Amino acid sequence: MKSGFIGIIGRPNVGKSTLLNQILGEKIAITSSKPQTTRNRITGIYTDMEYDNGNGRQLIFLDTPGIHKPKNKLGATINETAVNTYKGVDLIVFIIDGSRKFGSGDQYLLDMIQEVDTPKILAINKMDLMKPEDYLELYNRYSEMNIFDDIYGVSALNGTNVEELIERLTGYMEEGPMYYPEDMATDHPERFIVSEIIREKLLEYLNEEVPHGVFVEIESYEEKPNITDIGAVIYCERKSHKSIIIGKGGRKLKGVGKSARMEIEALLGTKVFLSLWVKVKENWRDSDRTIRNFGYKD
Ligand code: GDP
Ligand code: K
Ligand code: MG
Repeated sequence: MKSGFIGIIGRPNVGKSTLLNQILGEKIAITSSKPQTTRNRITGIYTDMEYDNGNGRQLIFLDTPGIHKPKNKLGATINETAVNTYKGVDLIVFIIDGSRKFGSGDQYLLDMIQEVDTPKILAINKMDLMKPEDYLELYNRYSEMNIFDDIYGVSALNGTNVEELIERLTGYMEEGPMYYPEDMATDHPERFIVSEIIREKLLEYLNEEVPHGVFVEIESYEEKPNITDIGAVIYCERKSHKSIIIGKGGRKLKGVGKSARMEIEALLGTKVFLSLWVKVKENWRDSDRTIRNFGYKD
């Protein structure tokens, strides 16, 4: 079969997670309109056994966190993870948000990937928000750089050209083993996805300054005959954050819990009993040891 590893790379909020979800047709990477939603590498596995008269293809995607100027140790660790990811893959898909103006942040990333030998495809995303002449201008600008082996316009949100993109990606894969079983869509355990769903809901419900200082840890996970019993702790950096997360009369936390529970039920296909606790852990983002304990280091 054709198989290989593909790194999805781009600045925060360009649509990396959305594209991965669209390709896999399943919700694996969480998405939100706030940057830096994705902290860990998330592997998405696309397997198509019908391809090429049954020879099949398997594309394994690594969704890297958005690279940005680090403000603290967590930020630096996120950048390191992203850089290491694109050195070790067979193909890089570099995604940009076509509806935004080219800026110094784009140049910073281009300079970084230019030094890597791996073949690179540029996906100009959010085509649905672009005028044709703006697309053409952007296409020409990136062609002239001579960095990319291929340039392709997509809309990750509504799926435009995503099938065609998968075809092109396959063209870069070589004969290789089937790395993962056919029915596996991610190598992350379900409890990790569950913690990501809870974190996504927190990002949705909370004020700007709190979410990035929030970490979710699954403390208990028990599959009973008719229900999955899950206990999770939300760690935040300050006492004041804790009261914001809980909200007046516990309303915020209830809202987070309810919408998270519904989505987890859809994911697991069982009823879910979800308990959430909020704890304060000061300055966890600046402590090396805490970052490791929370699993952000490789
Ligand atoms: P990431 O940080 O690169 O992983 O970006 P996300 O996948 O989380 O997407 C960031 C935001 O852009 C979300 O609000 C998405 O719904 C939105 N988005 C992603 N792709 C598209 C697209 O093709 N068109 C439009 N209009 N919005 C998109
Ligand atoms: K995001
Ligand atoms: Mg993301």
